Amino acid sequence: MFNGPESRLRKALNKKRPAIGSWLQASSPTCAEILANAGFSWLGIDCEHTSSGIQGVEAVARAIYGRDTALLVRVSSADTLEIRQCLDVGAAGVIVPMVETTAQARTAVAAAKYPPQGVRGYCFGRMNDWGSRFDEYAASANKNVVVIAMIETRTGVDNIDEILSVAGIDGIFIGPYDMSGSYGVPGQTQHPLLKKAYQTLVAACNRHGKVAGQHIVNSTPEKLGAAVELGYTFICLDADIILINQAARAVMETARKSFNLK
Ligand code: 3PY
Ligand code: MG
Repeated sequence: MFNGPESRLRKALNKKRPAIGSWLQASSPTCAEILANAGFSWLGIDCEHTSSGIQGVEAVARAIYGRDTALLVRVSSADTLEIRQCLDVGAAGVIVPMVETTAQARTAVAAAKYPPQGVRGYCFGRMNDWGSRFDEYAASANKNVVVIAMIETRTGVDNIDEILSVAGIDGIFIGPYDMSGSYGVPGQTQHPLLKKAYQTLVAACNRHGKVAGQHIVNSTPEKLGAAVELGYTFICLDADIILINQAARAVMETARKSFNLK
């Protein structure tokens, strides 16, 4: 594979145009392929809360290759080696959880960018077609690789201007559930305290010319409309497991009604 050309996602992020993605919790190349075929511009595989690991990332990257669906990895933390390995096996970028300080944001960007901007190590890997397009990839990676900081704590909200000032951070993605825990209202993702925090974050993104992202779980046209209205452009709709769960329950509901089953 070759991760060289500017992706739909990169163009959308640069122009602050909507970038619609979904989330991969199942670590399934098949599910990822189906979602890529549906036309999402990005898919985020979760390595923070699942057992996916680097081999899972590589398998999914292979499955969706060639469709202009960028694979982003939610890494487990701003870990230099993990970020490097994800990019080398074919991820187009990373979503870094729990970013609260400029130091964490700088570490994440440095891990994702080649010198002099960062400390990413060079190698022959999937991302440069096993070395056959080394020069081409090396010349374009720093401007194409995506780094999104997840803001999911009160400290992250308090430090948002400093975090967004870090060059190489493309934008933020809100973690509403961790945020609710951090504000002392676990699970209440629409609590007034959180709504105020979300507004603070979106306003900061606008000031800094960076994108604001949100995960719309159990998406509806109303929820999507509200997100657009509030200024989010990096939007994650549902997840592989949610879509399968909903579809499976819906067909079983129909079958129960059709056959008068309990
Ligand atoms: C959170 O809500 O904390 C998340 O990380 C969502 O992905
Ligand atoms: Mg979280």
